[in-house]
Amino acid sequence: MAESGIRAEVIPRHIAVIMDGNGRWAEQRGLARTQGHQAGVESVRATVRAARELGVAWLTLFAFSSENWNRPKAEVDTLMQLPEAYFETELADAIENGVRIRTIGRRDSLPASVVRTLDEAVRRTRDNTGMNLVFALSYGGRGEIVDAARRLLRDHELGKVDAEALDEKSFAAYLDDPELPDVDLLIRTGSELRVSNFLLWQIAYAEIHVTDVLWPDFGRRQLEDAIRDFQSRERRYGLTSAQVRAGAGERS
Ligand code: V0D
Repeated sequence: MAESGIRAEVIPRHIAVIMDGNGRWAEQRGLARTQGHQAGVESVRATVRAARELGVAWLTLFAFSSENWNRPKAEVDTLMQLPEAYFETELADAIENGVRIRTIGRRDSLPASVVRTLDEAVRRTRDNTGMNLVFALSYGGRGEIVDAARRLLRDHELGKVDAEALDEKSFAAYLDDPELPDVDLLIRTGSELRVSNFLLWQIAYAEIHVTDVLWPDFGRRQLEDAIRDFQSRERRYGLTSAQVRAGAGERS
């Protein structure tokens, strides 16, 4: 096997991906945009498999943003068929390989058929202890923080929380998935240098890797490139380089 140059000891624990460029990929080939989305599902399969085999603990994929509801209705309708198409083959694979499926985003705005598909996948994989695979659907980072604030206010009215005791850790427990760890590596395909309202809270210290590769052309090789790029970075969490070299910030 070819040498990958990846150091197994420092695989990012949480990788999040903005899967952009499906429409452009299709247009370059004279295809309909929806054919780009369908090709994108193949890249999801390849990337999930590669991440699992590399030992990534959490993989979060931005499948549908809260802003994507403004796309043409025909495109939205096609997109909403993709979760079911994906699970026709991949649910059995997830069960077999210990993958735990989770979702974040405004479930109440999704078609009932999509919610049923998601619920079944989440339920049938909930006891799995391998990679956590998170689909962000009808998701926006600001919306998630507002929803968290709403849940917090409800608990406050019930006398369950004290304003003075609130801190970052206790606030994070109100986010869509309280177990979702901070993102180590944020990957964006399709060249744009934007965060686009993806995981805002969780990307506070993320390393960002933007590639010109369009999502339907992304797979194991490109994931390995992104991880190699991540492994070349010095992560400082607000400290100086000298402090990092002196070992400040090490978990005691
Ligand atoms: C289109 C590129 C997998 C991004 C990938 C509903 C845009 C292909 C899923 C999926 C989409 C979602 C939930 C789930 C299992 C699979 C998906 C959408 C779009 C939007 F539980 N790919 N995918 N969902 N695309």
